[in-house]
Amino acid sequence: MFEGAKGPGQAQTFDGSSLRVAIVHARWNTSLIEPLVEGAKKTMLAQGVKEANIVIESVPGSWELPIAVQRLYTASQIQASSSSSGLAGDLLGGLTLGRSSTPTPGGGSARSGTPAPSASNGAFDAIIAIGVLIKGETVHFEHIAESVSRGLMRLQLDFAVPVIFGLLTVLNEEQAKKRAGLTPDGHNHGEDWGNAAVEMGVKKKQWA
Ligand code: DLZ
Repeated sequence: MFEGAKGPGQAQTFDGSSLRVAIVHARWNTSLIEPLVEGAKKTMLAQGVKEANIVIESVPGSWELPIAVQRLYTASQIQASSSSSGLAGDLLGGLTLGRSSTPTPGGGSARSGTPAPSASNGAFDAIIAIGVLIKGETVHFEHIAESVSRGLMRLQLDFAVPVIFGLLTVLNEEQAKKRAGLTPDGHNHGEDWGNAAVEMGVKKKQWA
């Protein structure tokens, strides 16, 4: 039976146990962002990514996603090389990349402040950038969507690290709810982004 052309096809699983992944999310439209972040996290954990190796950071809005991806990835590279050379400490003013953060009920995310057990210090194997742009809410929707998309693609190619495109660009809030899995007929796209991060993180290592 034909089940529709949309979606990433047959589910595939990969061993994510050696991966280190960052999620960077906008706080704009927080009630939609939260389930997307949780969905991404859930599918990564299901494929063996250690919670301690999932770093979550937030930025005000989608516009800020590319710079956050750039800084986080660069910081993780510096941290990886400093830990292999025996240098200790945070290199980028308070950016404690070996620690995980948890989304707070009211929105955004808060650092746990506790060193995550068995967190690795390698550079990120994949970064998921999550934002929700609703056309009806911003007159510069197309401008932000286009610029952020181009910025994320550029970073992915320049850094040779998978940057998973978790930017929902929708016409209205109802469409966004559906894609965040908040309607009965909806599907949480964050789950697909988590799967994509694991697959691409594993393949990036294979293709190195
Ligand atoms: C300003 C703005 C507007 C109107 N709408 C959204 C939106 O729907 N989704 C989103 O992620 N961010 C929005 N922003 C905020 C911008 O992305 C950005 O954070 C601010 O313009 C500050 O640079």
